Amino acid sequence: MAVFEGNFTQTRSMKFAFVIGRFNDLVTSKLLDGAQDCLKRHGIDVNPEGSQVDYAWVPGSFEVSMVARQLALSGRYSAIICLGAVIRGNTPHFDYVAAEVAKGIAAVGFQTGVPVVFGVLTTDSMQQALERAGIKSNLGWSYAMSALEMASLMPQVYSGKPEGGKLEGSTEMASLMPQAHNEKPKSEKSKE
Ligand code: INI
Repeated sequence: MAVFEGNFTQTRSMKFAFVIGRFNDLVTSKLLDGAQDCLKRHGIDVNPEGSQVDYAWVPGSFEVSMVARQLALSGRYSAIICLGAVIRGNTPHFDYVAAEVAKGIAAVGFQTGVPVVFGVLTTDSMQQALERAGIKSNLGWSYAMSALEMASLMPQVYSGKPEGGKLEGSTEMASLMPQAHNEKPKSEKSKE
């Protein structure tokens, strides 16, 4: 049997998309700074004019998953990083926005097979949000690390070939799984 594990070293061919909520952009732009810093220090060209990272700005966290889904379906990206800040003090509908964005982002990952990182802060106050977006630490960095790890892990899982060694034993499940991020599982194709 085998161990599938992402690494942070072979980033040359990776492509990422950010989807960022403008609402509370004091916070989300800091999260973006932290995430870009992490990607840059792992060898990725974060320039929007370059070939590795695209950026999509949306009005608020509620709209993040809709755009993330389209980007994931394009099949162009190794992972999508969703950034937002939902702050309880700002809105009576905190719970709705927070729940929808969490559900939506999880659904995009499940539906498309493309890793989608949940980088949406949900806090009680602006102070707490800012502490997590740079004053104490910057969670944007951690979100980018998750994206790098998943971008390295998922191709191994889809191909059944762990980077560290050869997969032994049955590979029966491999025939059921999508071979590429934007391809349907073979079991579904046969029903069409
Ligand atoms: N969007 C956020 O990203 N964070 C919030 O705290 C927030 N508040 O407080 O309402 C918020 N609202 C906007 C929402 O995401 C949508 O953009 C809006 O409802 C239009 O659909």
